[in-house]
Amino acid sequence: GITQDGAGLRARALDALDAARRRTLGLADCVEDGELTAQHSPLMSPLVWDMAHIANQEEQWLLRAAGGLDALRPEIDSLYDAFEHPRADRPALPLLPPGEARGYLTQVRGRALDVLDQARFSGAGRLLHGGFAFGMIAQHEQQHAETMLITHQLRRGPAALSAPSPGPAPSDVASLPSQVAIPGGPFTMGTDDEPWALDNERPAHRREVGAFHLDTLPVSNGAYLRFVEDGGYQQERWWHPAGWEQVCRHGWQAPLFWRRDGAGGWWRRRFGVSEPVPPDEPVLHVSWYEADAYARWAGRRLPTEAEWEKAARFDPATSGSRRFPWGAQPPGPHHANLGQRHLRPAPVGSYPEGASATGARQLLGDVWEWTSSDFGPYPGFAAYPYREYSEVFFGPAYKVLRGGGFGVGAVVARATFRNWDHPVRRQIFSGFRTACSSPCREGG
Ligand code: AVJ
Ligand code: FE
Repeated sequence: GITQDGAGLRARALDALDAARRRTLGLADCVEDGELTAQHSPLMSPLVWDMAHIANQEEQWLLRAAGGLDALRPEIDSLYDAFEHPRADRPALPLLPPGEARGYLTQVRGRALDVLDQARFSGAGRLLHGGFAFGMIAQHEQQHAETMLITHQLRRGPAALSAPSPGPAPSDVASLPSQVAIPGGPFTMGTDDEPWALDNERPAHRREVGAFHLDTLPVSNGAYLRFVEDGGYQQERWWHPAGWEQVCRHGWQAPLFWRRDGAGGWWRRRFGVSEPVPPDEPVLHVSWYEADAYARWAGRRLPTEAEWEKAARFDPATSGSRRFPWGAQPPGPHHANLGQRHLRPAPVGSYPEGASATGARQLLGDVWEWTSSDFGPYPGFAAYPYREYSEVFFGPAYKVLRGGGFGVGAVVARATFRNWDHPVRRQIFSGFRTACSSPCREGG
C-alpha cells in the first residue's frame, strides 16, 4: 500500500537505491574508461559527468540536507551543477577521472546507507517524511541512468550492452479494439498521498476532461511507416510551422536512427547494432513535431496531459484515480517493460496484466509518450525541495511526456509522474499514441 511502516520504508528505499546503482555501474563498466570521458554527442554529457553528478546530488540531499553531515568535497559542487555548465562544455571541465568518480559514488553511498539506518520517517520534517529524500535520490539516479542509456544509443562503435529480447505480443492483439473510450467528467489528477511523488505531481486536484477516445496501443513502427511512405515528411500541411522548419533544415525523413537501404527496406541502429525496423514495436525516437504531424495525418491529435493521466488512472466503476493503470500494486515484470530489462520496447499489445481500467495497454514502460501539453504547474504547486527540479522549466518551451520508457526504473514509473523535453528532441526514448474527442470525426 501507499503507507508503510519504518522497516518497510527502509527496505523500499534500500531496494530503490540498489537498483539505481546497479544500472549506473552497469552502464559505466561495459565500456573502457576512455569512453567514459569521451564526448559521444554534444547533446549529452560524458558518462563520467553523470556518474559524479549522481554522487554529488546524493551527497547534497542525503548526506548534507537529510543527514546533517559536512560536505565531503565542496569544491566540486559547481562542476556538477547542471545549470552552470551546458552539456556540450562538460568534456572540457576538470572532471573527476573515472576511478575517482567511482570512488566518490561508493563513498557517498556508504554514508547515505548510514543515514538511512538512523533515519526516522515521520515527525522528522518533510524531507524524510515517508522516506521522500531517499525516493527522490533513487529517482534522480534512475533518470540519469536513462540519460546514460541515451548516450550509449548515440555512441558509435561496437555494441557494449546486452539484454534479452522481449517475447512476442499475446495472441489477442489482433482482436483488441483500436481505441478505448474514456467517459467525460471530472477526475483526480496529481497526488497528495504518493510518498515519493515529486513536486510537479502535486497537489491532487479535480480536473474536468471531456469524453475522448485514446489508442489502445502505442503507435507502432508499421503504422508510422505508412505516414513516412505516404510522403508525410514531404507535406507541409501535416506539420506545426516550427516542426516543418526542422524537417527542412535537418532533412528529417524518418525517426532518428532509421535509414533506408537500396531496396527500400528500413533499418535502424539500436545500441550499436543495425537491424530491420520491427513493424510491431512502438515507434521510438520521434520528436514532438513528428508525433504531432503523424496524428494530423491520421485525422487525430495527441492527447492532452490531463487526458493521458485520466486514461491511465480513472476507473469508471469507482470514479476514483488509481496509482498505476492496473491498480495499486507497484510495477512488476508482468506489468511493464522498465529498467532496461529489454534494450527495446516490447511489441505493441504486450503486458495485458498492465492494462488500464478501460483496456489501454503499455501506458507505463516501453516508450515515453508525448502529450500535446506544455509543462506547467498544477494549481497550488509549490517547488520542493529545489526550484531547479521543475519550476525553472515551466512554460511553452517544454512538452510533457508520460508513462516512462524501457530505460527508466520502476521507481519512476507511476501514473502521476511527469517528464518533459523540448519538442525537437528525438534522441530520447519517445513514442506516442493518438486521441480524438468523442464522438470522433476526421480532424481529431
Ligand atoms: C525530468 C528527465 C527532464 O534529465 O533533465 C535529472 C531529470 N533533473 N537531474 C532531466 C533530472 C535533474 C530531468 N528530466
Ligand atoms: Fe541531475
